[in-house]
Amino acid sequence: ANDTPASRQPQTATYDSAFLKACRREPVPHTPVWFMRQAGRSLPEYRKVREGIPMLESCMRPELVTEITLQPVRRHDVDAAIYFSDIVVPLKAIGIDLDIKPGIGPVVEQPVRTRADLQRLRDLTPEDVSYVTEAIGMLVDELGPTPLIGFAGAPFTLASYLIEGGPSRTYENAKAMMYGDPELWADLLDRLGEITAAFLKVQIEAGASAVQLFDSWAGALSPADYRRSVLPHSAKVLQAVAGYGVPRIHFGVGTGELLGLMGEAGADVVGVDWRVPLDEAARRVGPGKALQGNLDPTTLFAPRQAMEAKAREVLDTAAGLEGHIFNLGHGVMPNTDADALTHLVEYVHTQTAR
Ligand code: 1CP
Repeated sequence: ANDTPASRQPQTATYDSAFLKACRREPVPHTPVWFMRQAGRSLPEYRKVREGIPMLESCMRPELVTEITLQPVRRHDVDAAIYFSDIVVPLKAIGIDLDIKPGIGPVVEQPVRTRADLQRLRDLTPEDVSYVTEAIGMLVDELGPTPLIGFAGAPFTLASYLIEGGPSRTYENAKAMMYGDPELWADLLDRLGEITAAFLKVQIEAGASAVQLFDSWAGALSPADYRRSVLPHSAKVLQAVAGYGVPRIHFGVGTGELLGLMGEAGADVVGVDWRVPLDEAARRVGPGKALQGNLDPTTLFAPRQAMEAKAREVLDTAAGLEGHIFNLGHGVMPNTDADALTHLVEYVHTQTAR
């Protein structure tokens, strides 16, 4: 294994990027910008190369992954690329029978509900995802000074898909297990945490400069439930990759009441959705962490001036922070006008040029 990843070495190409500087809370030439789901349906060039290729299959083709990952970097001049994949890819890679259905999302053929079902979650080895290593190798060469962000789903969010069998708004089956069989729940999240940590390690060792742990649906939990039943498992994942020295970003939606706990879980950067202003988020997260966020993704549908005013608000609430990475509060919505995204990057760069 390569124990000297790119981002840890001051002499390497990405080290002095605005994005990694902001993650390390160092002074930056401008506020760095990238967008969750920046690759995807908002780009005509994406729709073109994806034509006729199912989502999961496209995640397993290194050349296609490389092209799709680079598209938003070329078009928008964002400060970081995010590896094109999905949070369920490592589960597919260990043999879970699931698919990503257009217009729905991940659907699991046989939901995980019993102790016997745990047996289906075997260890993830680098060989299971050799296409990831291959694609990241190509991407790092192509990206040069632009950092590549790797990512994975956090144990709770992955568990929610496995237990529910697909997207859910209520998480009733997942919560039923969490309350009703805390031992099975803990064993399941432990297992998922090991798979997630292994998947992040593959990406870092292949050359990713940072990683983001997506606990997208953690906002469905009360602080007490999050602290008791979820935080320890996410903390273990973050700890497992701490030794590489690459920044670790921790993100969820609707997590206003959890921000302090998400900071406690140990990431270097906490992602914030649009519901909590960044200055207030900083108070909740506490010192020593950079923040990422948090423009409401729907503002991209508003006229330019209105969008700029909302972006300005985000920059103003972030003005006193040490370490701000501009992003949306959640992913780019599929019908977003690509030109609005390009314009937003340029706006943030010019407004914050130092
Ligand atoms: O380039 C990039 O920005 C990477 C793209 C990316 C990411 C970061 C995809 C591609 N998926 C993800 C992660 C992901 N997948 C998350 C965490 C991020 C978030 O909160 O948005 C989640 C929750 C998923 C699960 C998922 N996959 C959903 C959500 C379903 C639900 O519960 O509401 C959906 C719709 C997918 C499918 C998917 N993933 C990615 C794309 C481009 C698509 C659309 C499918 C397609 O194009 O055919």
